[in-house]
Amino acid sequence: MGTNNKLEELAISLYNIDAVKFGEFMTKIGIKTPVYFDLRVIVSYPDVMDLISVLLYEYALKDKKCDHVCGVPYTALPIATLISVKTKTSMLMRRKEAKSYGTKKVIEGHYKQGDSCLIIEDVVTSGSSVLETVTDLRKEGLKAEEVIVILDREQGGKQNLAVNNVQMKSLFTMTELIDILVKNNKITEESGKDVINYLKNVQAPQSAPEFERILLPYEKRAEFATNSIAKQLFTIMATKKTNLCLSVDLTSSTKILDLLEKVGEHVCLVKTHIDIIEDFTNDFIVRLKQLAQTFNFLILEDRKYADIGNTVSLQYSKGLYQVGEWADCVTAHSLPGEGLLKALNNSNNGLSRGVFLLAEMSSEGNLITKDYTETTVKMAAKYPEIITGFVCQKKETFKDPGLIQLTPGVQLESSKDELGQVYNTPEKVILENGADVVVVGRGIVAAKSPVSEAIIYKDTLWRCYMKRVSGKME
Ligand code: S5P
Repeated sequence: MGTNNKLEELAISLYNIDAVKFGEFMTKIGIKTPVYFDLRVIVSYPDVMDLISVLLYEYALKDKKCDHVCGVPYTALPIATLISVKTKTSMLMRRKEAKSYGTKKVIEGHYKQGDSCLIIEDVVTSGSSVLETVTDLRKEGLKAEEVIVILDREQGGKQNLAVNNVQMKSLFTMTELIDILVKNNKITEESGKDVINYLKNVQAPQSAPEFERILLPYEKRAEFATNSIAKQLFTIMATKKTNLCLSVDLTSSTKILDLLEKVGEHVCLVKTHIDIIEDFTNDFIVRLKQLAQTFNFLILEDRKYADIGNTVSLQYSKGLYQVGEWADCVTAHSLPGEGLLKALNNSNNGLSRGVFLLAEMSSEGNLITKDYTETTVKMAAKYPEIITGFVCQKKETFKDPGLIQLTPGVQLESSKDELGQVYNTPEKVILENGADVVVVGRGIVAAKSPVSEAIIYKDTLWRCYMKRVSGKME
């Protein structure tokens, strides 16, 4: 029997054993649906189990090698078992409940870091269940980049998975399954069309596990970036192997330039407060740009714009500093609303420019609330071409892997200054709090030997990042 005939046979069997039902139902994530799949019943039908495993093998495993297979608990577990036995491929088992016990292993079986694992699932709606399994496998250092499913409900799951670097193949899409059932007079053409239309109109919300973004390496993140400065910064970090942003909070232009001569090779980004420099001239800008070119770093002017669009536009492009002419990116508050982002977007003179929006602050007692942070992130999503990322403190703040988390308030020891600045350690901000680029100011510029201190920061921060993307977080 050819593959197409087998698919047709499977579709009809699923219908006959009530694994697919038509009516009105509710899915796990609360979406109302006129069609429901309950593939748990297939365990009572060995012929159906056999057919499914043969088809999955032909679709996903015949021409491909993977070190392990892993079924998403629970429905796909017996299917994964059959495939494992048939193809003599090792199986891994993910515990669903281990998290609440704390110490128990989440992934059972024998494996090595870097091993590839094919994931098997019955039905995908939003992709969230698959992503939970992907995340647990990646935390163990396994490569989890492919999933094979019986049915793709075509409600956004495939896209959600792709954003998280997981390619999905399916035996049937919803449209294909309905076509077969209509052709075989199991359901009418009319009700088939109704189901398709309904499902297409009810797309699952974008969902990704909170730590997905931070497990991806910078070179991969560059592919997701929509802002050209974010793309450049990810690429610089990956090639120079540094995620250190030096905040050159010094008031003498010579001191700044002297320091950058020596540490330029160790940083990906230099952050300025141009209005604190006492001997500012245009020459300073010329030299700064030359150093940026020589050492391949970007320049962030930490101006923290916070006015109406028109004023911000003037502050950005006019006056003594003409920031828009030389700074690759700037910081801005979301407080005044979207007008500010529109102003910055329209004032770039055709140059590649970016904005880091302040979603949280490092200082004690700041007035930013959870609501403010969430609204800031939503506002930024409307300006993908200009937003480079967020100045923020927590990994939960945003999910988009194409944006950069810039985190200030970092020193080698956790501490505070006398004006409310709170310092966390590199380990904490990168491994726990999700920082992508780490801002260090006085930790380096006020050190006895700023150059050797910069190297210590660079090495420590990079080590933490490598640990994070290797998946070994504990
Ligand atoms: O929340 C913030 C946002 C910023 S941009 N907290 C901050 O400290 N910053 C800036 O980061 C601050 O203006 C300063 O330039 C730098 C931190 O400097 P440090 O000397 O405390 O490391």
